[in-house]
Amino acid sequence: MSDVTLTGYHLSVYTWAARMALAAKGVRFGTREIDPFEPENREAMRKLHPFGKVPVLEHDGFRVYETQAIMDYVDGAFDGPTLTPVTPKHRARMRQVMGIVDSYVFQPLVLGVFVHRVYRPLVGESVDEAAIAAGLETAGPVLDALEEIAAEEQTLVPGRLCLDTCLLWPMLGYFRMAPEGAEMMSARPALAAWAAWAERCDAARESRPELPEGADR
Ligand SMILES: N[C@@H](CCC(=O)N[C@@H](CS)C(=O)NCC(=O)O)C(=O)O
Repeated sequence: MSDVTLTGYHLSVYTWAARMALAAKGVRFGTREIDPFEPENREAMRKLHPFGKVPVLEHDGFRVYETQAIMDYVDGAFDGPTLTPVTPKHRARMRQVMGIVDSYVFQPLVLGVFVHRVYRPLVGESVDEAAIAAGLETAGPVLDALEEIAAEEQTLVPGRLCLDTCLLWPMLGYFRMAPEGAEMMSARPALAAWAAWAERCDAARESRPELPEGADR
């Protein structure tokens, strides 16, 4: 039996990011599915994570939360291809991308645009057009920043899998399911080339969640 357990929610982008890093390293792991948004799960979640979020990784009695920390641990603790660049410039750009993801991508592009334009209609829930509009307005400058980084070719380079791709792809993969998101990403060629590769890489395909029926992917 695996001594690595990932507690998460299959549709969560952060859980997908952790799964993608585990897949990239070839780590066999068990999963414990929990929906952190369900009020009845709150108490159980807080026993594992003081802020009640997913994912949480456990390995040999060591528990770690916060996805960037989980990814660092996975990359360092297990054999397999290294996902952390060696050169200072590449490593700095990778960390820059991961900071951008946490600070500027998750809220507007995932919780704003994806959730309201793609997910909530699929499950028959109400849509907040204002949240979509606000997310799209914020998305432009965020994608411009990522395009500049991809065009520089230190990181987000097709064919070179690092931790930043594991964190960013799940979020931009979801964002791109919104028609407006797809259009905005295709207008940024370096980012679009990275996304076309990221989507097809083994780690992304192995870790990809099953969305409710009808999702256009
Ligand atoms: N900073 C956390 C963010 C994790 C996060 O926001 N996870 C979401 C799911 S994608 C969650 O658990 N949300 C539950 C909630 O906000 O109540 C990390 O990097 O792991």
